[in-house]
Amino acid sequence: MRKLLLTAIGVVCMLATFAQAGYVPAKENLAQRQKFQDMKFGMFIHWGIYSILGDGEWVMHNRKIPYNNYKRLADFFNPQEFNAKEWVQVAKKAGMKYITITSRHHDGFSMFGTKFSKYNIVDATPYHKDPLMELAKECQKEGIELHFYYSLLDWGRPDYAFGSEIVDGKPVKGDWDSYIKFMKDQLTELITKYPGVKGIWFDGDWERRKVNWHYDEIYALIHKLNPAIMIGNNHHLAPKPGEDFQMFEKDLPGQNHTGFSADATIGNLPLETCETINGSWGFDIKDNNYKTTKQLIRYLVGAAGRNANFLLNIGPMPNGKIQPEFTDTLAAVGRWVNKNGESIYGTRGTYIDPQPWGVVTAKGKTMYAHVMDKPAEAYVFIPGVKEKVSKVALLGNGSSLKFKQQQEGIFIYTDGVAWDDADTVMKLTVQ
Ligand code: FHN
Repeated sequence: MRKLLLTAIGVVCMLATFAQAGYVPAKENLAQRQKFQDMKFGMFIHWGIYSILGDGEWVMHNRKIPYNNYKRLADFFNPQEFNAKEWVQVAKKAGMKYITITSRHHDGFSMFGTKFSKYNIVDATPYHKDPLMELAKECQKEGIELHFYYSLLDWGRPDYAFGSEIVDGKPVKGDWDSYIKFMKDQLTELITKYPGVKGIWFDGDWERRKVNWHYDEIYALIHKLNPAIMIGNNHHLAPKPGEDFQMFEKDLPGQNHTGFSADATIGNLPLETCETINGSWGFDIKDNNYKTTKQLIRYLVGAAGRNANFLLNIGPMPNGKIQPEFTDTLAAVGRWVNKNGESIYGTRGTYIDPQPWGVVTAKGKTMYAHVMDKPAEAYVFIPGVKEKVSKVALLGNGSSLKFKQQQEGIFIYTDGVAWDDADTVMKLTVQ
């Protein structure tokens, strides 16, 4: 009996690990991966009927609101102030190149018009419009890429049977086949109806480690519908076959401040790290824990130096507006990115490991030393630079810096450097 049970568990684990076994990314997908890595900076948006309560996207679960009571929020969700143009402009002004928005979060409410559940923004709210369609069209018009967050976890659907025991890869009280079919149907809508979608961001796997998520079928379906689509899954583990990028939550790759990333072995896919602009994903009316412009610039730079994109989250208000505390900071980040963008966009961060003073990004024959912590010595030392450097200059004002290159690396002298409080960028040109 025990042997049988172990075999059954083994099969489920294998199914989960193999995901889309034998997956070979199409050339469109490989091109998309390059583009994704070039974009570097994206806007994450958590927005749903939970925003009404101003207590984050976990409010139903945290406050133990019964599902049928929570569902009433849909009756009041009427974001008359939502304006896709404004949102896209906020992202653009911040220097962001893509947007990843929650199409359906753990509460199970679909923020898009779907045929497969009445519990959606078009059918169940007085708004009766599809903001994700408006956003998709606006993004396409403005050259901003669109990705959809999609929750695997669902707190309300009976077929998901939240809280049920898992036996043989399925919840005992649910209808797992029906739930998997539902997800496939919705994903098909998201990919085929909305113009320009280039990514699917899964979340919630961690809630059911032992279930068979049918990633083999789901990933294959997505890639069949559009081979260029980048699949990422926030399972906090090493990437599985069929995934096209790997994400980290509230940690730069290689860090584990949150506890989420303990098992997140870094694979060889494009990387992305997400973080909140204050302390919350969904709108939280009490949260004044705003990160400063300097902190966010350093997050972006730290991510780029570790070869990762930065996906910075905002939780818009229930009326559809983005609060001014966010737009102000994003605009300030944008001013810095505008001046220093060449050291971020299109670069890769694998050339030199992070240093005590900061990180290095590189593009073609140019390297950028991002000095975030002023060294105690009167120089910045970059180890392991083998290529012959012909010039070092401050990116900010173009003034040349003295340097000495020897076998073990390069010393850049900092006399007279006009330090930037967030990040002083030194541009190294290789002969
Ligand atoms: O539970 C979610 C949370 O609400 C939020 O969506 C974040 C974003 O990375 N992901 C989950 C926690 O891992």
